Amino acid sequence: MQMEQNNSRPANGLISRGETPLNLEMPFSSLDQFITPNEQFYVRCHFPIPEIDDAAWRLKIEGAVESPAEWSLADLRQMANHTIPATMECAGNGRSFLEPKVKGVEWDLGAVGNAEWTGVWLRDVLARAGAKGDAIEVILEGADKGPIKEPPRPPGEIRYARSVPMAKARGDVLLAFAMNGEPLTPAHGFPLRAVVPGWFGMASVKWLERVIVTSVPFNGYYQSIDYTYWEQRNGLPTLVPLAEMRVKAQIARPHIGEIVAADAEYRIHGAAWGGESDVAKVEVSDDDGASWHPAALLSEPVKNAWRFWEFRWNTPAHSGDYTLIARATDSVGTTQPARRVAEYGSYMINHLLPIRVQVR
Ligand SMILES: Nc1nc2c(c(=O)[nH]1)N[C@H]1C(S)=C(S)[C@@H](COP(=O)(O)O)O[C@H]1N2
Ligand SMILES: [Mo]
Repeated sequence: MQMEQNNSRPANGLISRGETPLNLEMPFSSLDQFITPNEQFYVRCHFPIPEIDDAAWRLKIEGAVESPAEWSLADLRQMANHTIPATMECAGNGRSFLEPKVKGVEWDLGAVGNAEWTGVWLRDVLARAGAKGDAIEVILEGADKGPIKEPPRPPGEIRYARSVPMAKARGDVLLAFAMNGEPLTPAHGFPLRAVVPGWFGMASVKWLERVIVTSVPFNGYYQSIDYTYWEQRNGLPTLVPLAEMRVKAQIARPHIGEIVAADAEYRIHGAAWGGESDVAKVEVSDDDGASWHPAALLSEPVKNAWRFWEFRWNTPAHSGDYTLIARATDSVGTTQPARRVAEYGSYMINHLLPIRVQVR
């Protein structure tokens, strides 16, 4: 496993996982604020960051709508604005824990963050354009583009695009121009991005330029080849696009390899989140999962946002290596799987992750 300390760090304290496309992760051990500051929020890009002239930029809506339309940033700012919290986790977060190794960015625990997003409801934009009755999905397309390197791949260049089903599009999907009260930065999708609360990050399309309402299922590259997993349906493995985040608790401190004083009290702490359901319970084990102890959930639950938790650990009197694990359960009773689910491929890494520490 890669250790945080071994990677180069840009000035803002993020860990670099690649320059073009830009991929940056937060050192999760530094977690201490419910709202992740913008300069500490992870960055995940598939293509170079597009340069966008915000004066010329327009959001276009087309497809199965009564009246195709386009709006400038100023037009969107003048519509009813809303601010919502949402925790966003990359579907590949925690990939460095997978054995054997799989393809993809080697994220440790920090491809996750929690921000307050301000913008307009997608449903308000859909209502203005008049989505037709047979519409089933809404495709969100970004301005970023490039070729796909490995087969199976579409020819030429493609733009980053994902779809959401009509029910979600008419629900809580926000088209955001601000993050924690500041205009979006280029890396986070300036001038406008989607925020799909409770879903893995890949759904929250950045540099949004085109909204396409469709009456047939969308099978674009990032909807059908990438960002999918095998779900057992009717006894058959069926390829399904990734959507909702899976319930998960992560330990911020101690970090892997941390030296912890013997026979003392140590505050184990971290965050837990659960897709569209609230986190109901977090437990901690200090014996590699043999026994579990309840952690304290901190503050009040906030819809679609992570929940901080802590556990006051009376560390063992004997020096040695110990394996800590955190385990979350959501309000509908779903608990993290004990072991890796093979059907998830290189995504949805929410099985129990061991944090090995040294007690001295
Ligand atoms: N247009 C576009 N949108 C995108 C992506 C992208 O590469 N292009 N990456 C997606 C993925 S995989 C994630 S996890 C989130 C990351 O958002 P962030 O960089 O603001 O953290 O953006 C999503 N939206
Ligand atoms: Mo992602």
